[in-house]
Amino acid sequence: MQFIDQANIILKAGKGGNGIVSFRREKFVPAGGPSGGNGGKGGSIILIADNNLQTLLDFKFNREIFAKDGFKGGPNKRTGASGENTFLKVPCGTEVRDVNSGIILGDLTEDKQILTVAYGGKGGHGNAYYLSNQNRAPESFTEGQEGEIWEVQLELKLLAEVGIIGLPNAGKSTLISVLSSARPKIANYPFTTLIPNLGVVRKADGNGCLFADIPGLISGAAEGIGLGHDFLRHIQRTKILIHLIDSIAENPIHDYKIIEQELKQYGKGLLDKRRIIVLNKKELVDVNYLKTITKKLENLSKKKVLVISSSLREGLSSLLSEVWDQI
Ligand SMILES: Nc1nc2c(ncn2[C@@H]2O[C@H](COP(=O)(O)OP(=O)(O)OP(=O)(O)O)[C@@H](O)[C@H]2O)c(=O)[nH]1
Ligand SMILES: [Mg+2]
Repeated sequence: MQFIDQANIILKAGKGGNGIVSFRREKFVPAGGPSGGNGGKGGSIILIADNNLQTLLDFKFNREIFAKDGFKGGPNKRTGASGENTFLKVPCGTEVRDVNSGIILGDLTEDKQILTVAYGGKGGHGNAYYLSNQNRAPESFTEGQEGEIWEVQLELKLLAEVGIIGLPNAGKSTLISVLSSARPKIANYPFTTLIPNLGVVRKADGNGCLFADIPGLISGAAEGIGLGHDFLRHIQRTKILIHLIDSIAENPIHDYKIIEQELKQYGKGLLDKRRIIVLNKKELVDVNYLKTITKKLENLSKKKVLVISSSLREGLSSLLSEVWDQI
């Protein structure tokens, strides 16, 4: 399942420091030579890929990014200090495009990969630089160059490995909210979720896996009824699906069949996708009833059916080990 996250930002690198004009004045040296140092380089803006970031959200509120200017040269041919570079963390998978030309400047795919986009200006020359046989006491210097300015578009393509599907109100958003740091809207009515919510679920080894909470599917979704159709298309790209069923639904078995039917109807291999069947809200129904519907669902799906409570966070570790096994 692929999502696109975009942000346009303006990167302004630092100006180089000016060169200066100065002459040596030392006790026993009557006519000191030129000693004005060069200016320091302006800071550059460097993008760095970071595995811990998942979205470009930070850039939606912080559109102009600067790096520090270089400092002017000093006496005794001292070069001014360079302006500090600015490092901008972006999620892995971020593509960087020049807005004006449309050219792709780089693709940051690996953790810690870097891309220098806006180079800082060079420092100007101090008068010591202009010393020659013809001119023993030059008074020329140059100003530092301006830093580069780039307007770039960042684009992140996210691929969810696990999709959570089910009828409206089954508790899909609740589940992603307890498994990840995603905080989607949760409410006791259908069609709360209008676009997929993404959440990164951490494995024991610390690596993240992207889950997507898909808006509720209903009967007819494959033909375009409800919100689900667009999302069925995306589900094709997930590795596995968690099919969540509401235990307190009037007829959980029927609910299961509706979703299976939609997957079948849509075709394109959706029915072949691995699915983990999960009964949610287990604490709201009688234990014996739960056993009966679990059994029925197992017979029907020919798969093991898991029973959880997202609200009480019960059964989640078994669910996750099943997910990791299947991936
Ligand atoms: N008691 C109980 N309530 C739950 C559980 N999981 C979800 N709920 C409740 O069920 C209602 C629906 O939850 P959501 O997570 O919004 O359901 P959804 O599947 O995302 O719904 P849509 O976005 O409309 O498709 C909310 O009132 C939740 O608090 C659970 O395990 N136990
Ligand atoms: Mg929801």
